[in-house]
Amino acid sequence: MLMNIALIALIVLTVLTAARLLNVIQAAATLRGQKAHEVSESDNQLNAFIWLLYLVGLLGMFVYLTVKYYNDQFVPQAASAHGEEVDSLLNLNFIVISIAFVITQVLLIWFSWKYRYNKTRRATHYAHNNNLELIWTLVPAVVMAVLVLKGLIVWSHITDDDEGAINLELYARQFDWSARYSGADNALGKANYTMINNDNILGLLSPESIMEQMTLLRRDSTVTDSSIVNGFLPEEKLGKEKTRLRRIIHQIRTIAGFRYEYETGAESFASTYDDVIVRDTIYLPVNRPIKLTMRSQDVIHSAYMPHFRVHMYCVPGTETYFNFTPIITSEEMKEKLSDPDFEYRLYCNNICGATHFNMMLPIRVIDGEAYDTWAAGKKTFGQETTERLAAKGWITRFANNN
Ligand SMILES: [Cu+2]
Repeated sequence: MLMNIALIALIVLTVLTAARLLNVIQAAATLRGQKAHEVSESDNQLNAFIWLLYLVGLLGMFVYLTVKYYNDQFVPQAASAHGEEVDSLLNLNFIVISIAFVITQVLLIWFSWKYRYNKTRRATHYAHNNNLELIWTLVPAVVMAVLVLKGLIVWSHITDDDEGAINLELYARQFDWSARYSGADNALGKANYTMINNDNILGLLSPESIMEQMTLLRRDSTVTDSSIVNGFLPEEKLGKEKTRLRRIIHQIRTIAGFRYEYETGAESFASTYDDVIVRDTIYLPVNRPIKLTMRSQDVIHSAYMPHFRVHMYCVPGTETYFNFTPIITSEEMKEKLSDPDFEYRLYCNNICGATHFNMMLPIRVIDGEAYDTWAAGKKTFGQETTERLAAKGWITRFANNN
């Protein structure tokens, strides 16, 4: 608070001082017999010269910064099959932008220096030149078309499904990631937001999870209903509880629909059973194509794996996709970088709330056999749910329901 007041006082004083200083300079000029705001010949020459100096400084800085930062630090080594394509696209863009930047800046500054004010020089009236118009329309148009076409080709590689790709889901929420492996059937089971609870954060649909969520919601609705009827709640609280009850009833109706589909055999929800959810480290097999499907629970997040050149929004209410193939294992990368602590990482690259910075998962790329062994050792969603329901003593009730 005190710092803020001091800062505001400093700004006010600086402005006042600058205004006084300007008055003094003008008064001095008036004393010398100069009109206020008049620019003398030497002022003009000096400014033109400084402008040229600025061009030299600008280009020097541009070269220096490009050499210093356009390297492995700026773009880490690509570790995926399409990574080199993306990099060549990025490099091409930088080359085109750099050429355009240098040409326009040199022309801009050189011209304003060359044609600086001169009492004896007359301006030429030069209204129109068709050839010039044609050149500066066609050249950028062709360059843009080439860039867009090359980009489209790379984009189609990223979004086209690879034959036999491993289906993997990334699920984002404030503030962590879950990865869901599709298991032996390579199919991701269905999910619905009404199914989300503390033990089923991805809202996966399976006969067991439907039964569990139904039981939880029925209990919740009974408690909420009795607090509305018998709770002697103040008006405001009562309104909130009623809204809550309406929401729960909507959820129960939706889930009853899923249960009906299951009971009539319209939907088996079988592919969910062998899905595996991982929340600490993502393991990927080297040289096998992977199809990422991305979802978000709450706000827009962004899945970012810089080494694999993977970057895609995770949008609530819809699914997004990205295909890639890791080509360098974590161990190989550690050797290449001579960094024993190196780790591939998945980041959230869209500021999504208070602990956005914490949304990160390590990724380990291992060879195919090691991956198969790892995957075989994981507990599936079906096993986890069944065990949990058994521990609660609910599983027998479900069996009786059928
Ligand atoms: Cu996020």
